[in-house]
Amino acid sequence: MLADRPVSFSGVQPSGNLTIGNYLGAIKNFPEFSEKYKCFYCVVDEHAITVRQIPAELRRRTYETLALYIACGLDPEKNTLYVQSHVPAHAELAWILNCFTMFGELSRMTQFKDKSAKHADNINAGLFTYPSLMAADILLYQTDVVPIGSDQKQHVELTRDIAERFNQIFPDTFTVPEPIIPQSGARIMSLAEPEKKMSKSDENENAVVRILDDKDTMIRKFRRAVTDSGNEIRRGEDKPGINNLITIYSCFTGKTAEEVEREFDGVGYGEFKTAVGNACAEKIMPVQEEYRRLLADKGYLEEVMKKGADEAAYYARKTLSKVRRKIGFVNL
Ligand code: AQP
Repeated sequence: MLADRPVSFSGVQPSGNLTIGNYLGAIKNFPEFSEKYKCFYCVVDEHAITVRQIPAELRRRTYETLALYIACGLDPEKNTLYVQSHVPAHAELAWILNCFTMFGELSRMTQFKDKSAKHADNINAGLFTYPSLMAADILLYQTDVVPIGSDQKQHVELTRDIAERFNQIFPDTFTVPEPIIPQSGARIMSLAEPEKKMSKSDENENAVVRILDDKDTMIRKFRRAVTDSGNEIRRGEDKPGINNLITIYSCFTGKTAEEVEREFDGVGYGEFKTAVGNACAEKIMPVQEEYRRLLADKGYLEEVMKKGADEAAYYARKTLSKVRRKIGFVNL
């Protein structure tokens, strides 16, 4: 064990303005790990450049993502909050792990297939080897649990395979991590195409509700959400739009899906959609307020980044030097 407690690691890419998918599937759940685990939460800017970014926006979003972590309840005194590119060990271990990751494994990753279809003019090697960098992120801290939305499950499974393969050749190097996926909210769907995951980089603004949308915008987007032609607030296999809205309402209110169906029995789609918008705004508005306060103090955010990077680097160095020794690099 690297720390005095089991370790939790997760990350978010500053690749766009975060959505309620990122919030419900991941960030909202991070603070609950702080008591029991040594927590590392990272802004993964190196992952973000696998897709072209505008430099000034990437920089701005890096601050914003860190501010959102804190606004969502992550106390920088209890958690190590930092930026991936501030800890070079991530990129170093990623190179080593690339040599223990198979071409066939990377070719099977759904995210690679989706993103290379979406960015056909820029299918770069980084997009392909994204999972080995993610494996490095996780394995560097001898991580026990990785809280994520379900879209990242395949990457954590590959991380486990890489760790097991490495451990077989060089015993007792890495802790093999477990993904932790929330029971509800693990896959929030697009409001425009509810068969598709809600993604921060979606070009259709009506498809995504962003954590920083104002209340009216949130309600308007929910009111426009694509639903089926029925009129009952009930889940069903052929009702992806309503299923998604019920999930979102249930995540924001803490009610079960059955309770939501009972609450809206006899109510029309329009009224329900407004209620979902209001429930979302009620939880998100206080986060926004805290976020704005934090963002106004860049000096503070930089202090958090710096302290986080020093702390993360301390733990990362221990694993990296063990790995270097095991594979036969000369440690000076
Ligand atoms: N729609 C979603 N529902 C539930 N969880 C989600 N996550 C992402 N989308 C949803 C979870 O959010 C965390 C951070 O995601 P990420 O920034 O690392 O990248 P991603 O999974 O590729 O998310 P996006 O929003 O789709 O980003 P882009 O558009 O840049 O690719 C992860 O734990 C993820 O599971």
